[in-house]
Amino acid sequence: MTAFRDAYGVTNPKDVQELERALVNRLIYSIGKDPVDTQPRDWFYALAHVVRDLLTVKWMESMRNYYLQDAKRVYYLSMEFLIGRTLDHALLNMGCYDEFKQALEDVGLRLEEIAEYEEEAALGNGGLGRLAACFLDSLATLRLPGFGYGIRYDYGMFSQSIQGGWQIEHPDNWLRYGNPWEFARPDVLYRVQFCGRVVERRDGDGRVRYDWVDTEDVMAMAYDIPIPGFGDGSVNNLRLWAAKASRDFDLRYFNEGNYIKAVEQKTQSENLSKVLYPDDTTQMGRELRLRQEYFFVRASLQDILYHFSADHEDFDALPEEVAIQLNDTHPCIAIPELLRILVDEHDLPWEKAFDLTVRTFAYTNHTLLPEALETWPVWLFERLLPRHLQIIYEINRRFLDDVARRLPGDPELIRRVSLIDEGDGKRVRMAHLAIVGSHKVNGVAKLHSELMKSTIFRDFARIFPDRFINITNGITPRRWLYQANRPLAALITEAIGPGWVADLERLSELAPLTEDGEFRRRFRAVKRANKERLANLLRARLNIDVDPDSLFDVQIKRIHEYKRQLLNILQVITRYNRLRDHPSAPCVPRTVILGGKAAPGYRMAKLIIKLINDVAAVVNGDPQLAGRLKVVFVPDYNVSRAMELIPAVELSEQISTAGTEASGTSNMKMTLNGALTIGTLDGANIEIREQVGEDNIFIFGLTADQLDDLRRRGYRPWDYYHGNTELKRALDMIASGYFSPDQPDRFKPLVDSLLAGGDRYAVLADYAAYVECQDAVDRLYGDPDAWTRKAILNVARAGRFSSDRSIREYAELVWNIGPRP
Ligand code: 26V
Repeated sequence: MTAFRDAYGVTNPKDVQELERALVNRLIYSIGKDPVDTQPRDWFYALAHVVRDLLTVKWMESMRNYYLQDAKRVYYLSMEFLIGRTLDHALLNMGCYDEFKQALEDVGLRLEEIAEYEEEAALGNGGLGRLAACFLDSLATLRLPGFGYGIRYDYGMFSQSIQGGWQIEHPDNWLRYGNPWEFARPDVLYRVQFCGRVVERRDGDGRVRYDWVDTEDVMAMAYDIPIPGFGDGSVNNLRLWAAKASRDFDLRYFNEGNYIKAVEQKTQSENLSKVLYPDDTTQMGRELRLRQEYFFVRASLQDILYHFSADHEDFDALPEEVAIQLNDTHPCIAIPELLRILVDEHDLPWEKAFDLTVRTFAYTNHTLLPEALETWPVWLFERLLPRHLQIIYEINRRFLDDVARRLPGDPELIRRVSLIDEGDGKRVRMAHLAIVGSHKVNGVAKLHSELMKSTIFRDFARIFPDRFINITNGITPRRWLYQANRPLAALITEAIGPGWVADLERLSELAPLTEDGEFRRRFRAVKRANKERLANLLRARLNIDVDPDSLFDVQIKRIHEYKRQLLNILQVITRYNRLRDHPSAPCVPRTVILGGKAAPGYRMAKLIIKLINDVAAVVNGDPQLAGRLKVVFVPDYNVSRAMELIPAVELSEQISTAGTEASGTSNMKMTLNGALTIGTLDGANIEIREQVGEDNIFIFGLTADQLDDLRRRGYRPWDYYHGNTELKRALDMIASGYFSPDQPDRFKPLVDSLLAGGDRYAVLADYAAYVECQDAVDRLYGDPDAWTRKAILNVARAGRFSSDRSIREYAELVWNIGPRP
């Protein structure tokens, strides 16, 4: 290996001169540019290639080690990996950021500027996809043999611009200049079948066999992306599949002499991996989406079994050698697919195949919202995956027989737990399939896991009591503190040493420093500098002036009614009214920042964005307020935006209706960066309160249980409207066109949803408590020292929310793998 390295490239990433030489070499030989005539983007690509070279060497070492150790492997199957940019992350994880910075400076370049040329890998919608990316970082850091499998979308999450206050979507052509991190593997190519029909026949021994024939085939081609762990961690692999037309398919039309038709068919099959579905809340039931799911599952399973079979004669050891984690139901066709492979292709008896399957798979649920639970029409399944439908029916038949035997005399129960929803056009319930086909099912925060068992999966929790567990989500401290907030990271390292980066519980050593006046001062100075930096960015990009001395109050996440950005805006309007009613009363200046994308077809969410922008225009344009209140909508919220915003946050808005946000992860990111949370008892907020202590968090509103009661008794939003003059005034202003004089009824659908529409997310029920809680926030902010003590304690007690902890729990409770020397 050393000889190879010597001959080829960088031997010592700490040697700045060597890095410089490598950079120029890469610029010439990999990018094909003359150093005297280069654009900054060329330098980015040259730089990325040097970094990739270094990663590649470590990556091969890691892969070889896993192979030699013959360790059990875990495969993380996910439709989404929301990675963001890689350059800084890789440099920091490899510990050579400063050296590269210097090497660039020596050739007259600034790393910060060059890094801006990297496109984001935005292959995810939000929380679920970002969680997958954090998990990959932790798996590599913990040196666990964990491999991601997903789809290489040509177009990731759309980019958002705001025009006239409305969201406009733009295609995310992230591969335009090429992805410098990936290795194309044209030789790793698998066939994926669709449609066709199932033929029943008897084999030589008289047994019934099923052949899936006359299929339409697409090829899946692998692309590998190295995932660098921190420090002496591994470099793991993320394998993404791209659709390629199969040759056979082309030939059929070529032979008929229909050249154009052949090429048309080719583009059609390659459309499969064209675009990420940008809707994470409503199940749209689109055929292409189901095709995407099977496509990447089929390719991944072939790949996994190819590797397994290299040193196994049969499948008996599969669950001891392989664990497959299903990131939500999206990849759960893997369950009937593995059964099909074992039974149809390898002739295993059903019982044995099913036992191996269940012991191999585990399923993570990420939402309780009924509209986000995947179901597919049986007719669609029958057309696209006829054999899989048969297998699902067989799983169902045996499962329901078993339930009827164990819990007899309850036909309603059978109807409820069936994998097939018989009402309203037959549909396959993917979550039921995932539960029946897995040995573990986990929720992503304590409350969520409890609600899972007591609501949507209640019957299953009775049938499989040992199957249901909780593993609370986490975030990688490498990206979300060490990289995103360099000043705070440096302060922490100075105080307690560098160990916290790979062992986040060590942050607890900061707790005593709350009593150290000098430390508090420096902590405050860091936050203040981060706020100034953000203020500068906002001025440069959006031409908005915000006061870095004001309280930075931030809600950043997908726009959804359940996350209640509307509640935030109602409170802002009330604040505006108070400031205008009492212009000389003392007040705490606030900058309220919101950001997030709405699903392109989600009318209400798009209207919420427009309302935020219309309110911002009125508030920011009002000279009477003298800058004491500002509202900013940050366009195109994504991983990079998050990394700019989060270090500057002082107040983290986590205000979803109790029982609706499965976990939330931005809540953890802001806590880790020294923000105080204002939030409901929902998702991981509950555990954040447990950790930081109730004196160090602002909790308000109804609990999930209280809401349940209220709804049972009959929730009447009108009563809250009539019972609270400030609330009524804010709603009346929205309804009467105060913020939309050019179209007074613009926001009628929003107001209607809260009043006539029944207020599904109990915005009005929590309004008064929220406003009161915000008053308490203001009071505390008036005492900077008291605020800072609490902020430090939030950081000191955030250790539990490292994704390293989550991954250790998966390793122990679900995968049964451990790090090997
Ligand atoms: C659902 C669907 C439905 C069908 C169409 C495409 C699509 C794409 C994604 C999803 C996933 C929705 C679930 C989700 O993202 N849940 C979030 O997961 C986070 C990580 O566990 C968690 O922190 C958030 O609270 C939860 O909303």
